[in-house]
Amino acid sequence: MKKADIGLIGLAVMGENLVMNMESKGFTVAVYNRTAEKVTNFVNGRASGKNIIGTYSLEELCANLERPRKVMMMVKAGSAVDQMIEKLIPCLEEGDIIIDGGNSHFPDTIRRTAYVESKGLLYIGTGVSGGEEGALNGPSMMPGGSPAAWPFVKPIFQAICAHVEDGSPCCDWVGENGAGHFVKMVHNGIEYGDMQLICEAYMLMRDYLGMSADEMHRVFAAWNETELDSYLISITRDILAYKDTDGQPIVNKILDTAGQKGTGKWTGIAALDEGVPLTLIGEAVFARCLSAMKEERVEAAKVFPAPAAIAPEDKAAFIEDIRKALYASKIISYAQGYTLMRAAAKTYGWNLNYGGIALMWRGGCIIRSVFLGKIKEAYDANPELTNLLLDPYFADTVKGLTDSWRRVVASAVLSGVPMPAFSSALAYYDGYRSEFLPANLLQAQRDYFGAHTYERLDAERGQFFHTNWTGHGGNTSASTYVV
Ligand code: NBP
Repeated sequence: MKKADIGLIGLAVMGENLVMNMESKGFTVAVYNRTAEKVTNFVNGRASGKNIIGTYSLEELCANLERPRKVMMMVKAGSAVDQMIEKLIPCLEEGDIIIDGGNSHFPDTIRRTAYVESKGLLYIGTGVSGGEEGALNGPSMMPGGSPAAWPFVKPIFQAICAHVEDGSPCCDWVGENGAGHFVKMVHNGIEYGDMQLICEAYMLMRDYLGMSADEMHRVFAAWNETELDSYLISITRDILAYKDTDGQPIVNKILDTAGQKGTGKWTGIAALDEGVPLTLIGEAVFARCLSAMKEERVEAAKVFPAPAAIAPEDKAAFIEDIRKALYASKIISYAQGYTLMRAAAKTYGWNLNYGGIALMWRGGCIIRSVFLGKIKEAYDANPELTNLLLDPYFADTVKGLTDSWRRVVASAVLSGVPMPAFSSALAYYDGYRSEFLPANLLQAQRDYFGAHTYERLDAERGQFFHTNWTGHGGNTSASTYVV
């Protein structure tokens, strides 16, 4: 029998569907799973009659692969990946490729790439987005790792991934070691931000405008025909129309406490490490944390009444304001996410193709949208763009949205509807466009209590001054004490 083009370990929801996808594109796939029963069930079930080889040990799996062997792990992220690498290494030969398609944290992928390469093998850590449906029909894929591995994996990945209208694949080489998993992590952070923005728009319509789920369904349906056209807006439209067995909207019956698996938190931590203001995604993560404090919120609701809100006279005009505010905030979120990728690329020595990343996210993944096409155009026109907001299209667009954006945030504040993502996006925008921030006072405070020195507007940059603020401090400035 023909040997397999690729091996896949981990027949859970993602692994099984990726195997079916690969086979449907003409590749023969050998499969292995820790629990043997799953292999048997798979080869006798969904995989029956297909070019899929069931194997029951890693030795058997590797013996069934064309060289250089390509073994893709779709197992639970974390220690299971390290354990699997250890078990695989003795079964492989020089130049063979281990691929991790799970949601691994990028520092782990940096470490694993170096380790696997030290054994004479090659390593790829790839982000895979799109859930079960994407895995089967075409996910967005973000591979990074050993560059020498890419030519062998490229034909398979670019066949199974999503494709945009002109046929371009939503998968390309991202960069060395952990670059692919870093970009996937930022994708997930942006997903947190997009979801939070939609939820805030929903809450404002529900609580401030008093709209029903059916009315909001119609609004999201209309929004999906505009610049907001995206997967997440489309599923929100459908969720709002979905009725429980009693005919009531099911969304009204779902407990308002959000779960999370940690990729948004990782993105926030990476932003703090890089010193990049990723405020919207940070707020999106914290909003999930606040939602999880349900019992405390129920008690607090009894203590702190909501302010009396006066709904706007022209409801339709206000709904259009919300749409524009959502679009403006979304632009800020992507601008912040791209700024984080630029900073990390510098730190880790990655040569990221920002337009290419927008294309990878354009189809197949959870944040797929028409809007990403505009981001691709912006970075294709200027790969060195320091901030997406400075691209002429986005600068003009945001300028045209600010009146609506301010009205929406102000109304939310006055009516007591929490809008952490909308309002932090606006605060970032106002901070970014401020020639003078109050950090002059902050530097004075730092110099006052810690002699941290300051630079002056009327002196060259790089000259540092210290003032003896109280008259009884010394004239010695601190050089090593950083707060
Ligand atoms: P899970 O994350 O639930 O992992 C289940 C698989 O891991 C099973 O095949 C299981 O084998 C295997 N496994 C575990 Br658990 N511990 C193992 C160990 N120590 N050694 C070997 N195998 C082990 O599956 P999933 O939801 O399909 O996700 C796979 C990866 O893809 C994860 O990293 C996930 O974060 C990522 N991802 C998931 C989605 C999604 O929508 N679900 C989307 C994108 C990415 P067993 O059968 O023997 O228990």
